[in-house]
Amino acid sequence: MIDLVFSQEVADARAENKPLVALESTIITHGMPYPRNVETARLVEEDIRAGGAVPATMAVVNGEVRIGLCDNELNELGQQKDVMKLSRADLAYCVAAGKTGATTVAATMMLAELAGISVFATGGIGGVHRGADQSFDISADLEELGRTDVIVVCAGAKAILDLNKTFEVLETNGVPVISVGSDELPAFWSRESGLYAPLRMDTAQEIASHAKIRAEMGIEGGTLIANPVPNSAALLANEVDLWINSALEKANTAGITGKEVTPFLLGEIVEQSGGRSLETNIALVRNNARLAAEIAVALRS
Ligand code: PSU
Ligand code: MN
Repeated sequence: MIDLVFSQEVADARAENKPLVALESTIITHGMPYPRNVETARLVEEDIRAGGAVPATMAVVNGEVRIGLCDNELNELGQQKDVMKLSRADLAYCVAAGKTGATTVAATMMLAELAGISVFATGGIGGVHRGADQSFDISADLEELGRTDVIVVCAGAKAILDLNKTFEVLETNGVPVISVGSDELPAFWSRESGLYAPLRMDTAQEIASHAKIRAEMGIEGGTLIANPVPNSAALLANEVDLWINSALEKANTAGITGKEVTPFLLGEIVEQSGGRSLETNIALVRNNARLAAEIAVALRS
């Protein structure tokens, strides 16, 4: 098997059989500007520790598969240029070439499964892009959720996407999509999407017992937990839509395609919102980290 390099904290947690929560690194390298990205990565790790679990931020560093990064490494990764954005298609390439790459939701799920970590907190998953009927741009996150056994806690799919189509694909892939404390699916920066949640649960305990029953039934694949951004940080969908539309127009004019689309749109929206979308993004990731820690703890009882 490939060598996994554990941080000291994660190695200790494994030895003591403590609950672990996986974290992605693309949000650090491609999702937020420095230095807020590194600050956020630290806060999110703290939130998980405060919840009684141990954070494991995933990345590939000079070809090494890293399960957990120490503070220095987080700080370095957050400032490094030319970091690859890794998904299922290029995870092994990055290792083979000895390069450095940040893991998206898809690649983080893969590494979490390899490391035996069953809960993962992120901001928002990738999905079916608007105009996908022309571009065929559908995130590999959706396929991964269909096949890899990890509970992914997010604040919904990013509203830059075609949310309807995104949730249709998840249903096709057999992914349980569970809204937390709401009958509506959240839409990342805002609590409302206009879409009914396929499933609803209100506590970490319920989510943990659902996971146990799935395991007992031999059902494989991921589970998506859609945790609405806290009210205090939520933006109104109408307002966000204005920024999204103008970001999409700009991306079109600039001919942005492929892996660059999501980082470009997120960056544009931060600018257009005068930084408000970034504050919301930080608040929702932290909120997801807290819930993920609770689920990881609940899975032990
Ligand atoms: N959540 C955030 N910010 C991000 C992402 C998620 O709050 O930048 C990243 C995740 O790594 C996700 C990726 O997997 O965006 C989706 O990229 P794409 O649409 O290219 O598949
Ligand atoms: Mn894409």
